[in-house]
Amino acid sequence: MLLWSACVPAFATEAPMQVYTRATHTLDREWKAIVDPYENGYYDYRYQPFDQRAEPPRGAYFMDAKPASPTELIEYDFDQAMSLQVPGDWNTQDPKLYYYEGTVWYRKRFDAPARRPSDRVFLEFGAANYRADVYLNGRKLGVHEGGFTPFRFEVGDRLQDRDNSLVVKVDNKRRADGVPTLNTDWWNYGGITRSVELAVVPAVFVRDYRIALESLEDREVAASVQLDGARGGEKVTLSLPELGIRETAAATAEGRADFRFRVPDAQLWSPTDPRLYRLEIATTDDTLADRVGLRTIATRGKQLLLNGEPLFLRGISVHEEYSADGGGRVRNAEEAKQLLLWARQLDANFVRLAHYPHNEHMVRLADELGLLVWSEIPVYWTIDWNDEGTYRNAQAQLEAMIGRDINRASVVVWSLANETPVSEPRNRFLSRLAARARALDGSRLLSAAMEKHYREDDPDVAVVEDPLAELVDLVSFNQYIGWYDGSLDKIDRVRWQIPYDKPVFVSEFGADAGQGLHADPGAIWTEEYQADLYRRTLAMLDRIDGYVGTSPWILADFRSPRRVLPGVQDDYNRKGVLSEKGVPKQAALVLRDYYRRKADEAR
Ligand code: GCB
Repeated sequence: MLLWSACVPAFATEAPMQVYTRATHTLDREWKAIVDPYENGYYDYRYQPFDQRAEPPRGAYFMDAKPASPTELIEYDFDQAMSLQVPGDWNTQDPKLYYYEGTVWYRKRFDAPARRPSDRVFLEFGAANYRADVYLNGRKLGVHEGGFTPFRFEVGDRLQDRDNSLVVKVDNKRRADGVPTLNTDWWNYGGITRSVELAVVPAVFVRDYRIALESLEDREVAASVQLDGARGGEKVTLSLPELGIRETAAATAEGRADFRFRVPDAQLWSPTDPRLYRLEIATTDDTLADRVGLRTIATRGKQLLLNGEPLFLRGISVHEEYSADGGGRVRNAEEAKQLLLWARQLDANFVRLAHYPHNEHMVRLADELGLLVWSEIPVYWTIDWNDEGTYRNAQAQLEAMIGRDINRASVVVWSLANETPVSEPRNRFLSRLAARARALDGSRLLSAAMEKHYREDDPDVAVVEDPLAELVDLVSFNQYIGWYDGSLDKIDRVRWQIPYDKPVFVSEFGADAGQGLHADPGAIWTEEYQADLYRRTLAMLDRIDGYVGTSPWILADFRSPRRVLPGVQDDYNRKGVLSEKGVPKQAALVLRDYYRRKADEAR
């Protein structure tokens, strides 16, 4: 496999920035909000955008105006508008927004944080679904598309000391050229779904870093630090105090400092021993501290190797939804942790974070808890493969995902796509994405959830063959035999043909079951049927050559507008092994017993 240090060319144009561990000034909690289905605050009555005019009228909502005289006509008023909590989706905060897809204007007023004249200030959004147009004090900062990745603006020279107005037009209308596209099997939660914060940094600061165990045998670590605002020659110190490492290097003219050193005494990170070390990066004016694990992940033939040892992935797929208390999108670290603890109760060592990059708490908690992670971008089903704009959007989401999480030891797989139909344009699209992912990070495995078909001459032989399989390290596929595809006894009959000398991962299987719904075996929607399907499927998977693990669909029931059957689904996809409240169904116990056995076998 390639080593990242050998192939990271430079930092991406939309350069990542590590913010999570910095002391920041939060803009979370209460925002004012105006629901605007006709985008009246954005377009004039000839449907021309106000923000394209040199002098936008005060009637444009991003001007956040109040009548200056008793005769001035202003037809909106943020001060008297409803409130929404950030982070949070709007759908579960107000019943009238439950099905809403369209524009909501968010407004926050705030005083600037304390800063020195030379300091720089960044406005950081964890995520907003789907498109965000951002305005500060009536002027447009920019636009971001993609509902699950962070973005930021440098705002120091636009800030007033007191009473700044930050207005964000968030639009979650689904689009044919979007990523994802019009059709998905999850709720299209809209809003500023992750935190908003201001980071104050010195003129020259540590923007980003990369660290990875490069050689298992030599215990050699390669690291690289990217400064912002540097001229070259700045002294950068990188320390891992618990390992007695303290290295110094001078930044290049591009602000980059490279390091290479050995850590013979390091304990490697693994699910059984998720050891994290304190990392400190210092320049004259700035310090960035973090906690990092050191490990390697690789394949050898059909084997998967963590730190050189064979690895079986006892996984479960997870949506970023916590609806136990009526909520939707995960709002904080506590909810993220609850999902991961549920996964651990199944004796899982792996989570497939479907179908988009989850919030940063998830991957950081996975680092702490010792859960391996598959992270994916929402290239889902039938994306517009021929649209260059769609491609650029997918690539930007890939870059932002990798940029944010590249230092998380837990993350071992970047996944490019889910159940995408094979065609020439799709193959081109995904091979470009694969090349980009490899260029950004050669130290992790690439995968994608593919599909199977049956041999024409033998309908009991399922074949996984896809040009995409040539591009990835881990051949993964979803299959629903016994649910969408045939009846339960088909599971016992089917044989698999997977012609690659690569490990095989089964990224989905499952069946809907209402928690508490019981009946004689054989009736669908029941806990018994789901448990029976799990028993038979797990036995079938054990017969696949090169099988290295699975992530059944799914940890907990989750909302989807496709799931309308009253009394059973009621807007929920019921394939959870737990209900949305976290109550286990019988299948959870089947899976846990299987994983316990697998864990014992590995010992
Ligand atoms: C799939 C999709 C997943 C769906 C699931 C289902 O294959 O990847 O997003 O939710 O099937 O329940 O149909």
